[in-house]
Amino acid sequence: MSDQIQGAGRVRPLTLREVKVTGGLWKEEQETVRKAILPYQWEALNDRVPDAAPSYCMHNFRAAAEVTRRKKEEPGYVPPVNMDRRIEILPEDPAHPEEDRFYGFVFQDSDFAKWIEAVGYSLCNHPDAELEKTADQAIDLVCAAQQADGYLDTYYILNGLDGVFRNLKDHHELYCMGHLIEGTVSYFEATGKDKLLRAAMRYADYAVRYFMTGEEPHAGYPGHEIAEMALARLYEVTGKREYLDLAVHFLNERGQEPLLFGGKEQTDTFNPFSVMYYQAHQPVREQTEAVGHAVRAVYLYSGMAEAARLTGDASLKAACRRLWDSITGTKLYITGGIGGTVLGESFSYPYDLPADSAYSETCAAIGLVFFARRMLELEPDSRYGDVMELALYNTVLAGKAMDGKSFFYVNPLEANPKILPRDGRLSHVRVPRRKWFGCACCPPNLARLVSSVQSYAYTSDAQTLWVHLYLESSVETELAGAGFRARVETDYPQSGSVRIRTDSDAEKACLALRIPGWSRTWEVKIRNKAGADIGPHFDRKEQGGYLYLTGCFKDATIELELTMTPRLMAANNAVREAAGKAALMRGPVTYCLEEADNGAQLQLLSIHADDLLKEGISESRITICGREVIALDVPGYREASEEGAALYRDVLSSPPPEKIRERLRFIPYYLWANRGAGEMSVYVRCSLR
Ligand code: FUB
Ligand code: ZN
Repeated sequence: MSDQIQGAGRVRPLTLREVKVTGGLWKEEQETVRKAILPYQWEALNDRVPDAAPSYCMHNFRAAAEVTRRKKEEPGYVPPVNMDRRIEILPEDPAHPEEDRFYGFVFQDSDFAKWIEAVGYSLCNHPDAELEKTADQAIDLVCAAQQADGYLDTYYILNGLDGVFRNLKDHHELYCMGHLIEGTVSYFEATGKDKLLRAAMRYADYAVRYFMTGEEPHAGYPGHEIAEMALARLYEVTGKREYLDLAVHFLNERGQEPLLFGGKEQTDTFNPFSVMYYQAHQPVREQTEAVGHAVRAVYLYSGMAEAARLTGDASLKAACRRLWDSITGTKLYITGGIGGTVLGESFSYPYDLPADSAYSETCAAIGLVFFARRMLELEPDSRYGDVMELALYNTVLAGKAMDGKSFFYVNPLEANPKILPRDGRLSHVRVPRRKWFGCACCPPNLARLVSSVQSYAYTSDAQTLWVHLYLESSVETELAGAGFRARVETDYPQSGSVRIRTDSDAEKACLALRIPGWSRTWEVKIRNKAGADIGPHFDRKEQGGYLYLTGCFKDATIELELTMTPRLMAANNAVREAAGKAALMRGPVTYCLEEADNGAQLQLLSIHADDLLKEGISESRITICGREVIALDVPGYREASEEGAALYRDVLSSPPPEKIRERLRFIPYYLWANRGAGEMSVYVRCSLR
């Protein structure tokens, strides 16, 4: 394994200082995060949202800070110890939690960490003195809870430090530490304030001693991954090599004999909480199939990709590629969601992608975006960009209501809210979106991704700027030894027209444009200020799904035209749940039928591929909750309902139910359940060609 640290020529994402989102869908989404989600989440973390599940997150920090203060100031003070080591603890009277006790899930601290991370990004996008003041006060409280030795997790500060790092499998301390690191780096990069960063470093130093450099290092690695990628990030910000070493150490330890999280079990017997749930069944470099808890998995793979990039470890990179192929080849929903089963919130076996009982957790799609971006840093290949975009425009965006005040945790591809309360098998599916969750991992995760989305849109090395996502944005960076500025103007994904106005004094730089796999045809023109075609002055090369344009970008305009022709998509016929069905997509956007447009009983609707070929798919601009989007209308059929008739019918000797022609309307999946809670289906019965 090479131990070399890669130098300045490495591919890196552009920072939020280098790219601003200037308009369009993502500007609206970032404004929703800034104006609605962040203040709302702050109220939620402080248990002030009426009728929402309480969080107790800031309560726990307050209680822990008080314990820490008394330990410092009152010699002989022994904190009260609640030996209750359940995963979730709730107060007897939810409105009046006892002041010195921990409540909520063991990983409740991570809700603050994700919130502060999103706050950092948001402040970078849009300075806000009031928000920064609130954040600084929260940081004071969090830092006040830190122990003299650097340990910082309220669960054990309040429940007995003898338990620290003893239950790595379930108790999420390293998960909370990872999130804390991510949050502190974001806040530091936005504000230059390092109080929280220093606290996170002291905590990470504690972990380095505990697991690696102390007199008797302890065996172990995170039960819920994320520390791996967070420590790598901390290394990049601080230059302290031991953080990367700890990340790599965790990766190297995982899945080694003797297995820390239990014995090996037969892999052909499904046990959702087996060692596979934790991706600890094999050394990570030997893993070939994406298994277990989906969020854990993609966080692990992101950490592996990050470490592979930073250390040049080829076997780690090869494992990342295999795991990527496993997900995208057999375990990815057409909505960019992952995690086919509620059992263990996990990946199911290949091609098991049920629609109504899908888990497809919002966090898992977010983690897939993390993984994709890290793969792009390892090797620019548009397949990663395609999946990143699919997850972003569909499951990630579906995770929140348009007003930013309610959220999906689970993202099914089919739902009937009327029957949900009667179907215990679907008790994980909640429609409409919920105001908050006792386990509120998804909403703040969504906020941190949306508010930093531009750092997923661009990567660069010394010579090349890759454009992975087309967002209305402005870029100011260094390329080929000179300043490079670009303004991207587009209403993508409404249309596939993208205009990039560039300016740079470099004689020769390279701009690499992702050509999405879904675009049937595309065209690129390059013009100078006067509008003349200067394309011939550029060197053009297509590689890995990118168009590389090399030349002088002084006052140039690149016009990219991607065809957005709607596509009727069928799943591989190994996907049992989608057999005989099809879904509509346009660009990166997956569509769905909703009751609001098509009436109830969506299972009675069908289409015929030949009709679509003959009559076409029409596009109309409609507005849903203030957002103008393109609806797709297609010729279809409605079968008469057979309710009340015999349960079974002899097909060969009885007429089929009457079918009437009806136009069916599809809307972007991410907007479903914003107009009341009705039926929804991504797939529709389809006679294929
Ligand atoms: O365990 C922490 C988070 O809570 C996971 O990432 C989510 O899947 C949810 O279980
Ligand atoms: Zn989640």
